[in-house]
Parts: sequence; C-alpha cells; structure tokens
Amino acid sequence: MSASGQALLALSGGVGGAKLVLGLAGELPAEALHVLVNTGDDFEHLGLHISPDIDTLLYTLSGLSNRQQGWGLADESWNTMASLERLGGDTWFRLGDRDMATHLWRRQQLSRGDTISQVTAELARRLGVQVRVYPMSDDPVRTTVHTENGDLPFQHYFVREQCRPAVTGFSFDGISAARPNRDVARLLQEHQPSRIIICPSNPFVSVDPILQVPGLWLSLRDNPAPVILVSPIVAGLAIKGPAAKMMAELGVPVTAAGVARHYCERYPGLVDHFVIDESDAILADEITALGLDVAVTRTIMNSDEDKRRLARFTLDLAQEEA
Ligand code: FO1
Repeated sequence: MSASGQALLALSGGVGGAKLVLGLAGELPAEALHVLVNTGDDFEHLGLHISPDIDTLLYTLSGLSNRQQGWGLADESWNTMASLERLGGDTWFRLGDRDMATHLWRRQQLSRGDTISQVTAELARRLGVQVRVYPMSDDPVRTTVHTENGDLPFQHYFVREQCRPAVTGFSFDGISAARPNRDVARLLQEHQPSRIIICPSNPFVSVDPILQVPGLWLSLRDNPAPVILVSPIVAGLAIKGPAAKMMAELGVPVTAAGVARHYCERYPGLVDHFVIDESDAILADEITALGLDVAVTRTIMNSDEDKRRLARFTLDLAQEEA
C-alpha cells in the first residue's frame, strides 16, 4: 500500500501487459502497484520450471529485459543451447545463458518446498523490483490449446508450432482446484484497491486463465473499485502475439468490439470502462451499447513515454469513482 493507502491492481499476461505495467510503475509509488500475472503459460522443460509471464514482468520492471524480443534478458548469450544442441537435446524452447541462471535458481527454491509466490517475491527482491508481482495461483494451471491438429500444451503451440495450427478452443488444466493468490485475495478484502486495470493482454490465453481461477472474477466484480480494460486489439490487429489470429479462427469479430463482447458475455458486470485506440473510435457506440463506458486515446506503446501516457490516461479515468 502507498502512503496514501491507494493500491492499484493490474492483471497481466506477458509482453503487452508488461508495457502498461512499466508505464504504471513510472506513475505510481512502487508499493502502490500490485500485478496479478497469468501462470497458464508455465511448463516444465529440461527439468526446470518456466514461468514466462512472471519473468517477462520481472525482467521488464528491473530494466534487464530484451526489449526487441519482449521476453528474456538483454545481452544474452546462447552457449548452453548450442552445447545442448550438440548433445541432441531439446532446443526448440530457447533459454539464454543468463536466463538459465534464473531457472536454475527457481528450480532450487521450488525443490526446497517454496511456493511459486514465495519464489517470485524473492526473485523480485533480488532483481531490485519493488512492484508486487504475484502469480495468479500457487496451484498448477496449464493452458492447453485445442487446434485442428489436436491438443497442444501452450508453449508447444506458441513456440514450437509458432501459433500455426488453427485454434478451436482452450482449456486450463487444474483450474477448478486452483486457489487465488492469497496476497491478492487479502488486498481485495482488506485494502480495497482504487482501480483494477486489465492490461492489453490476450483475452483467451492471458486474461481468461486469471479470471477463471475460482472466485476471482466475482471478487473483482463485487469490489467497489472500477475495472478498466485496455483493448489488446487496435484497428483489427493484435498489438503483439496471436490474439487477432485466434479471434478470427474462433469466429469472433477481430475488433475492439469483439474483445468487449468476449468480456461482457463471459464476465457480465465485470468491466466498467473500456479503453480503445483512437483508430477504433468508430466502434464506440457499438461498445457503449454493451453497457461499457468507452474511453478513446492512443493505446500503442512504442516508447517509454507512450507507456506512461497510457498509464496516466487509465489512472485519470474514473477519477470520481476511485
Ligand atoms: N518465445 C519464443 O517465441 N521462443 C522461445 O524460444 C522462447 C523462450 C522463452 C524462454 C523463457 C521465457 O520466459 C520466455 C520465452 N519465450 C519464448 C516467450 C514465451 O514463452 C511467450 O512469449 C509467452 O509464453 C507468451 O506470453
């Protein structure tokens, strides 16, 4: 909690969400910002626990990330992967030498019996990240992508198959037994956040797994804080990643209005404000008709100033409600 007692809770996947979180971190005291992160992309690989969205957030907030790539560390070398390839090992999922250190350390902490929340909090501390970054649950949830070629674990679909197979749906294995992150449950109960922001992350594979942790979306809806959703779709294109391709394959209109409809149908009453890009202003009436308050601004975040500007815009929204 910040000195003024005002906390903000952001829900985020990896690359797209991390950009807005970085902007928010520039506008708020670190202790005011709490980020609940998707762990449906996590998987076990080479005996290591990979937590891509958590690491993207922590590397971005610590200033260590590879900004071109969006994931992994800057100034990376790839000697371990080259040696592994020579041995005929699995190299389709690339862990750089520096990133490997994170994974070896995480493996050791988890093997001691620490939870993924404890490991994440300690990793954040060691990387100098003061913003609170929470895995959505300490219980394992694994996203499966249903495709026309059969079911694929998320990273096999995303990295190994490069998102090529057409998707027919998703499931989140383990979700019905998953308990929400305890610190976030407490934040919602005891220190009512001033705002809840759903970052411009993929609705299907980044935000849905978070919202479908049992009890979570209802506790967000029933919390008095306004819920602000930032569209991940701009002018019919995903800012990053396969969201637009997935929407087209699922028969959802590839527009910000299609995103709004997805949230309104699955999570009625959850979203109060929907931030869309100025290039989509023409969709405002269609989205307002769904019962959302529409706010139009430039949502593309190329520079750090773009990130902070969009962060300020979302913070200025719903001022009178907060
Ligand atoms: N994405 C890739 O496209 N190729 C990779 O080899 C790859 C390795 C990787 C290693 C660690 C990590 O934390 C993330 C990594 N990612 C890689 C990104 C990642 O898996 C996806 O961007 C997310 O899961 C989608 O949010």
